[in-house]
Amino acid sequence: MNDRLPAASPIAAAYARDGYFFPHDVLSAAEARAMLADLEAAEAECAGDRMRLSLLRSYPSQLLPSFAALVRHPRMIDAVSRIIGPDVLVWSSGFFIKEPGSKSFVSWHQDLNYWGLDGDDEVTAWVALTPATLETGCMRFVPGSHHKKDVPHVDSFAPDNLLSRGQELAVEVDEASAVNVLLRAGEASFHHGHLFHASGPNTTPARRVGVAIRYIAPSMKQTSGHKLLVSHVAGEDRYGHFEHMPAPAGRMQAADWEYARRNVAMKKEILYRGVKPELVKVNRRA
Ligand SMILES: O=C(O)CCC(=O)C(=O)O
Repeated sequence: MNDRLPAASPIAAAYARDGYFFPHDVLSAAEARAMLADLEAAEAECAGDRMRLSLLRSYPSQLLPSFAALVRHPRMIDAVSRIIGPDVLVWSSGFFIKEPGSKSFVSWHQDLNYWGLDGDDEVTAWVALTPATLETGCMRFVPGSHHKKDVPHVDSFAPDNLLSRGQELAVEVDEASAVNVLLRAGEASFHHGHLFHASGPNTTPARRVGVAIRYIAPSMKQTSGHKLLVSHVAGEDRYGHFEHMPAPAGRMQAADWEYARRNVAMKKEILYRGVKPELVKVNRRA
């Protein structure tokens, strides 16, 4: 936890104790619908171009002004600053999409395990663009599990697992104590990078769409020495451990595709270290 936090914040207190906080109101239902429509229009424009579709789903805040505004939304920055302090970078933002009736799931894992960052001044904000329910495959959190810090994982590369390596915790998870992260469209949850979490399949006829925004303090750095591309969204960066990308000047601009391409190439080196090339999939998440 950061020592420059506003005092007596209920968000910071719940987060320190449980490793998460939700629900946090960010968008109205109409705003969430408009963002989903913007994503779906962009997906339609990229249909047939697998690489662009993958980059769009991995870098919406660099390619779509509506998502650039979401990562900078005052209600997001207010909550995030209470957790990691006033200086904030976006390390990544990407969708977790479960198509209607899809078997896609996310195994029990911790986020920070494969990201190659040297600390834990990080928080994920997961914003629901459609309702997150047990039936659509909402996330599940094990309260307090972030206190265990780094726990070993094994890689399964299971085909329906949305994670990059199908990684899963190599220790027993007390699933009975897990809470369901139920969110209406427009609400966000916040979770710690060491929190045990997972999610099940989408058994409904509707899409489940959420965007996971990974916020970090600028003091963090990649242990590999890579200078990843980030968005600087609040306060100051007194460290220079990352290269800053300017906010997008328009929708899916050539320069922003290039930023996304450069960053994904570096991230693959980090996330897939030691993995055979045939196991590297384009559409997986960290
Ligand atoms: O969207 C999901 O189901 C899982 C998301 C997740 O694991 C994460 O944001 O860290």
